[in-house]
Amino acid sequence: MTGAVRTTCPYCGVGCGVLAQKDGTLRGDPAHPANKGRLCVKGAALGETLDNNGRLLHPMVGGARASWDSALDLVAERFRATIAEHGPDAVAFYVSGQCLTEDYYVANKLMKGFIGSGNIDTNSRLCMASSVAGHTRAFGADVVPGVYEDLEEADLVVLVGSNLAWCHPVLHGRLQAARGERGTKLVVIDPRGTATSSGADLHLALAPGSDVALFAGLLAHLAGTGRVDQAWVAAHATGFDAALATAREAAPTLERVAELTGLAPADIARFYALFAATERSVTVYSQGVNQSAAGTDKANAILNCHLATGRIGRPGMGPFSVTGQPNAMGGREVGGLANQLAAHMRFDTPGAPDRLRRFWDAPNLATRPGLKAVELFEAMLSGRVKAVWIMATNPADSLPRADRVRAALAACPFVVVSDCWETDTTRLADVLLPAAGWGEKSGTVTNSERRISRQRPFRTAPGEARADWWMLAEVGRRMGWAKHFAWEAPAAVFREHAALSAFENDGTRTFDIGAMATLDEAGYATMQPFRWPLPAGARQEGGRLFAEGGFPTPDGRARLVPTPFRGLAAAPDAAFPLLLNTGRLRDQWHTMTRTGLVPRLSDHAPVPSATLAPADAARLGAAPGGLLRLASPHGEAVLRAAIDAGQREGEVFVPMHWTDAFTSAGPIGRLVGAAIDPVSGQPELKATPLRAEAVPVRWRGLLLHRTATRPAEPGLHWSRVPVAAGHLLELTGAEPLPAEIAPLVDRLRAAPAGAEQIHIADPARGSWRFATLLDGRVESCLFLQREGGRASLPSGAALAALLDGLVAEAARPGLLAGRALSAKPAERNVCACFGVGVATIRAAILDRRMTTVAEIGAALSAGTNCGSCVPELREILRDAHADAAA
Ligand SMILES: Nc1nc2c(c(=O)[nH]1)N[C@H]1C(S)=C(S)[C@@H](COP(=O)(O)OP(=O)(O)OC[C@H]3O[C@@H](n4cnc5c(=O)[nH]c(N)nc54)[C@H](O)[C@@H]3O)O[C@H]1N2
Ligand SMILES: Nc1nc2c(c(=O)[nH]1)N[C@H]1C(S)=C(S)[C@@H](COP(=O)(O)OP(=O)(O)OC[C@H]3O[C@@H](n4cnc5c(=O)[nH]c(N)nc54)[C@H](O)[C@@H]3O)O[C@H]1N2
Ligand code: SF4
Ligand SMILES: [Mo]
Repeated sequence: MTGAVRTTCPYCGVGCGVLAQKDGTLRGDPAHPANKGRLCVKGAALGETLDNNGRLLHPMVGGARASWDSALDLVAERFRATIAEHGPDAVAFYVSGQCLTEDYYVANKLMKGFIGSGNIDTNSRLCMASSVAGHTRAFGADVVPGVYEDLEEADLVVLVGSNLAWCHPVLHGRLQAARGERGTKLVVIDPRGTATSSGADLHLALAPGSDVALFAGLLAHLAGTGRVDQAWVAAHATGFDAALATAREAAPTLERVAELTGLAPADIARFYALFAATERSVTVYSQGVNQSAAGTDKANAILNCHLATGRIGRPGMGPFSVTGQPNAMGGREVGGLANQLAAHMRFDTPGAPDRLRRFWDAPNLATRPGLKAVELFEAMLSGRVKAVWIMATNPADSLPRADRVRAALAACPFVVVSDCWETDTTRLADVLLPAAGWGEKSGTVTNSERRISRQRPFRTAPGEARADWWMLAEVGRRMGWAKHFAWEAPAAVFREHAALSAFENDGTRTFDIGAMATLDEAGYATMQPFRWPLPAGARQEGGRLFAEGGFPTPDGRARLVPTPFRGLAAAPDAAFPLLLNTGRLRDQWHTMTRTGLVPRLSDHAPVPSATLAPADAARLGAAPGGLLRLASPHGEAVLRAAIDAGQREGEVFVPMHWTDAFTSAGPIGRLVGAAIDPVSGQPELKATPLRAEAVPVRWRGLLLHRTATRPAEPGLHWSRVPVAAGHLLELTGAEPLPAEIAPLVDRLRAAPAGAEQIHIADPARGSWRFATLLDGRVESCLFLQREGGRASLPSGAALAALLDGLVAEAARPGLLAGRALSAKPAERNVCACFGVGVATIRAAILDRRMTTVAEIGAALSAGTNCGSCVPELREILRDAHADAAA
C-alpha cells in the first residue's frame, strides 16, 4: 500500500499494527510483531467508521456552541473556583484506557501534580484494577512478565475468565495456529460455554466466583505431588508456607473443591494433573477474574501457582493478564489509577512522592490516593465532588448501577465531557469538548505484552475537534501552570514521560524507557514498536521478565499471597434466584459509539439478547426471540430471550454493549450491582442476583428510518442496527396492537410534513405495512405483524434496500409488496467479512461432505480473511455432522 500510514488499532489490547490510507483503506501491518499482518473483523472494519457524520464538531457550553477559548476558560475557572472554595478533593477526572499515553500523562500530571488531588481514576478500574493489585502484591509492581510468543511456545494454555476468541481474536488466532503445530493443550475456565471453550481440550464450567477455590486446590495439589520448585521458591519468593496453609484451608480435598466450584471431581483432577505435569504452562486471565469482588485474590491465586513452580518469565511459561483496552497498559504506566503515582511509583513507596515532586516541580503534589471509580460517582451524588471532567469513556452506560451514575452526573454542579460522538454521558455534560479520534490523533499505546506502538494520524479531525492532551494542557496553562504544561506536540509529552521513568531509577522500577528520553521529533515520527523495559543504553527491547527473580520489591523477591475463599458478594436468594453475567460479543466494542456505525458488524448479533440455559428457559416458559423481563435489586429491563445449551443453569448472560441509543432495554449496567473488591476497588460486573419472567409477545415489527429514532412506546421492545442509508429497528410488542392502528403508526415513524403515504393493511392475516416518501425517496417504512398471524416480516436486508435511490411513480403502489419483501428472513451472518450465513455454511458442509474449516474457506471464503468466525465455523461443522449422524 503506497502512502499508507503505520498506526495501531484502537480496539483491544492485542495492539495490532494497521496500515491506513487517508481514504480509510486499510490492512494489517505485516511488519508489526503483534499481528504480523492479521486483523480481526472489528479492526478490518475500521475504515467504515471514519464517516464524519454524527461527530461532535464544536465545543458546547450549556447546549450552545462556544469557542475553544471560552470553553477552556470556563473549565479552568470553574475548577479553580471549586478548588478555592472546597479544596482540591472537590474536583476529579475520570479518564480511560482509550486515552493515548500522552493524554493520560498530562491528565495525571494536572490532577495529581498541580491540582494536588488523587482524584483521577479511569475506566481501567472496571477492567484491569484487580490484575494491577494482584501484580503489585506479588511482584512489587504492576508488570506482565510474559510475551505473546509464550502462548505459541507453551504445551498447556489455561484461559481463565477469558473469551479470547472474541475479545483478543488475533492473539487467539496465533494460539490456534500454534496448537495446530505443537498440539498445545487448552483448558478453558468459564461458567459459560463460549466460542473459546468450544475449541478446548477441557472446559471447566465452574460456579461463578469460585476461581479462588479451584486455584487454591491447584496449589495444594502441586505441593502434595512434589511439583513445587523448592530451589526457585527459596531463591526468589517469600510467603510460600502461609499461602499454602491458606490454600489447604480453602481447598482441603478434591471433593471440597468440587463442592465449591460445582465441577466434577474427575474434571478437576484432570486439570490439576495436566498443569502439574506440564512445565511449559501459560495461564491467561481476563474479566472473569478481574471483574469480581474477589478479583485480586483470584489473580493472586493464579500467580501463586506460577510462582510455586517457578514457571514465570521462561519461554512458554507464565501468568498472563491480557489487557482489554488499547492503552490499558499505558494508563497504568503513567499512573492513571487513583491509587498510583506516575511511572510505576506509588504513594506508599518511600521517596517516591518526593522524587515526583522534584521532577515535576510540583510542590502541591497529592499526598494520598484519590477516589476509585465507584466511590467517585458516589461522591458526586453526595456532593463531595463538585466538578468532574470525563474523557474517552461513557460511564452513564458502562458503570454498574447506571441510573445512579446518571443521577450523580445530574447532581454534580459542573460536568465536562470530551468525546468524539454523542453518548448517554455527553447528554449530561455542562461543557462538551469535541475530541479528535482514531486516525486523527497522534501518540502512543502499550499493548498486553508491554509493547509500545505509535498511533499516527492519517486524516484531519472534523470541525474543531482537538486532541485530549491539548485540551488538558490548555486548561493547565489557564489554571496558572504555563511553564509545566508548555508542550507543543505529543512527542514532547512522551519524552518527558520517558525521562520520568528513568529519573532516579537505578533499576528499582521495572518500567524504564529511558532510551526514549532524548527522542527528537523525527525519532518519534519513525518510532518502531518496542517492548519495555528499554533503559538508556539498552541494545535490545525488553523481553520476558523475572525468570531469575529480580522482582521490584525491597528484597527482590516475589510474594505468594494467602487467598482465602470467599463466595460472591451477593448470592442468589428467593427474590432474585438467578445470576446476571455480562460481557462481550465478537463484533461490537463497548458502548458501540464506533462499531455501532458499521452495518456488517451488526449482522452477527443484531439484537441484545438475554441468554438462558435450556432448563431455565423451560421453567420460565421463555422461547427464543420471545421477551424476558429481567429485574435486579438495581433496575429492570425487557430483553429478547435466547437459549444456549452452553449456558450454565441459573445464569443469564447479557452483552454489555447496547445503550439507550440502541435499544429500549438500555444499558444492562442499570441492573448490575456495584459490590467491589476490597483490595482493587473493581466492581463485580459478572454476578448480580437477578429475577426473570417471560413476557408474552403480541406483535413484531420492523421500522426503517433515514434518521435514528428512539420510540418511547409503553410495552414496546426495540433495538436498532445501522443499515447502508439509515437505521433499522426491530420491534417486539408486549401490548396487543390497538384496534385503531393509525395513532401508533404515527408515533412510531413520525412522518415529516408533506410526505407521501403508502400503505397495505391485511388485518385478517394480522399484517400492516406503511411507507412514507419524500421527493420520491423512501423516508421510512413500518411493518407490523400480529404474533401468530399468517404473514411474515421481510428480512431486514430486503427492507433496508428500499432506502436506495428514487422510487418511480409507477412502482409506488407495489413498493410494499415486492417479492423480496415476502421472502423468508435472511440467515444470520457468521462471516462478517464475506457475508456468509449459517444456513449456507451448513448446506455446503452437508452437500459437499466437508470436514474441515479450511474446506469451508476454500468453497465459501468464510473464515479466510480475519478468522474471527473460525471458532463458530468449527461449531457449525461439528453440529452439522452430529445432526447428520443422528
Ligand atoms: N469484541 C470485543 N472485544 C473486546 C472488547 C469488546 O468490547 N468487544 N473489549 C475489550 C476489553 S476493554 C476487555 S476488558 C476485554 C475483555 O475480554 P474478556 O475478559 O475475554 O471478555 P468478557 O466477555 O468480559 O468476559 C470473559 C468471560 O468471563 C466469564 N466469567 C464470568 N464470571 C466468571 C467467573 O466467576 N470465573 C471465570 N473464570 N469466568 C467468569 C464470562 O462468562 C465471559 O465469557 O475484551 C477486549 N476485547
Ligand atoms: N456490565 C458490564 N459493564 C462493564 C463491563 C462488563 O463486562 N460488564 N466491562 C467494563 C470494562 S472492562 C470496560 S473497559 C468499560 C468500557 O466502558 P467505556 O469506556 O465507557 O466504553 P466505550 O464505549 O469504549 O467508551 C469510550 C468513549 O470514548 C470515546 N472516545 C473514543 N476515542 C476517544 C478519544 O480519543 N478521545 C475522547 N475524548 N473520547 C474518545 C468513545 O466515543 C466512547 O464514548 O466497561 C466496563 N463496564
Ligand atoms: S485483535 Fe482485532 S480488535 Fe484487537 S487490536 Fe487486533 S485488530 Fe484490533
Ligand atoms: Mo476493559
